[in-house]
Amino acid sequence: MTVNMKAIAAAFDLRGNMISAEPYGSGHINDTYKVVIDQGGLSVNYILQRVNQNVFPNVEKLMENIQRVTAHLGKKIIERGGNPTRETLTLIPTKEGKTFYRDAEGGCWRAYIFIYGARTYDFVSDTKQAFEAASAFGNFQKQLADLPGGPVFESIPNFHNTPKRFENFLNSLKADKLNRAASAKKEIDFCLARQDKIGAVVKGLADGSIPTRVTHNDTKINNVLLDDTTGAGICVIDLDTVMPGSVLYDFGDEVRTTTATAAEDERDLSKVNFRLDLFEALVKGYLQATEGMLVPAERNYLAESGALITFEIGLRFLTDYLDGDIYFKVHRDGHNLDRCRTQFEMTRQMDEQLDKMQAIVNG
Ligand code: ADP
Ligand code: GN1
Ligand code: MG
Repeated sequence: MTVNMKAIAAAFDLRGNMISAEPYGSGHINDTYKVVIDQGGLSVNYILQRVNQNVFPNVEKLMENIQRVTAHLGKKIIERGGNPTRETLTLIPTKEGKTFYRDAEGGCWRAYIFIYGARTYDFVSDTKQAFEAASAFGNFQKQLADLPGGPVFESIPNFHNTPKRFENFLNSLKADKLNRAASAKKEIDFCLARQDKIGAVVKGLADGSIPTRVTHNDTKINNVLLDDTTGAGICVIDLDTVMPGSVLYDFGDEVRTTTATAAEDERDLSKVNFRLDLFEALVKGYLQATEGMLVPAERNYLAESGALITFEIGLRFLTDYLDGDIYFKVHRDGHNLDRCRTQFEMTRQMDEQLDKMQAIVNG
């Protein structure tokens, strides 16, 4: 389907004509475009994004969450003398003053100020980047502790309910709609052997021993912008999954994506390695940013949270492979299976290094 980006851009209060639009970033869910607008002779970038409504059916409530979160963060950034248009996302309203625009085909679009002089990385190469990313996500959680207006909307129920994800996997395996199970035997066996290791955080949230907080829930490394000049973690993006949850899933997802030496879809597993020095930097950045916030049950589980969520995401990739690639965007045959394999390789390596990881957390 070709998209009339000019018409979409014209729906927002962007004050100028569109010069160009191109797909942008490497997200698996939404369709993101960098759009260039002529403003008084100057070319100004914006981000336009079509929300994936299969994943987020209630766009109205989703956008309300994003507005609440960005307004709250913006206020705090101003109070500390920062730059709110660079340190949090800023929604640009439609010409009718709404947070999103519904196009003729029913597609829902939103616009953000483009954050210049910063970028995301699909994997990091040094400890400073790991420290900075962790510190940005830690800060993000801390700032949301006093979000006014009651609980945020749960945009995807049971998002990090690992046992439920396991049930979904078993159902997909049973159905094996496309006869793909035979090609993923090793990965399926890996899952089946792990069933009793996946319930701790969900159980802790249910019995109250692990606090329910406002969390990001998708803290992979390419959801934080690092400043091009200073390297500082300046802005947490991709706010669709801000929901009630556990900091452990956020920290775990940082471990999953920030300690790996290769991209999530690397085919050559010999390149996929867990780096303990990046983990150490991550722990430092995160604990410094969240000082005074974590309860012992949270702190004690930080090391294990990495393998928990790395397994969960691998399980989701495998489930989607079995289902016929209906959830995550894929760009080649077997893409979800390749992604699953890197995740399970990382899980295996984290299991091996758990004692060392725990020692780092213990300090
Ligand atoms: P998805 O949900 O599909 O992952 P994201 O919201 O993460 O989409 O956006 C995809 C990519 O676009 C990001 O990884 C980032 O590189 C870029 N991006 C998103 N928002 C901005 C912004 N406001 N300024 C600059 N780049 C952005
Ligand atoms: C998706 O939207 P994106 O690409 O940042 C997914 C995450 C997964 C991640 C795996 C809403 O994140 O849960 O961890 O892919 N987002 C959603 O890379 O399902
Ligand atoms: Mg993203």
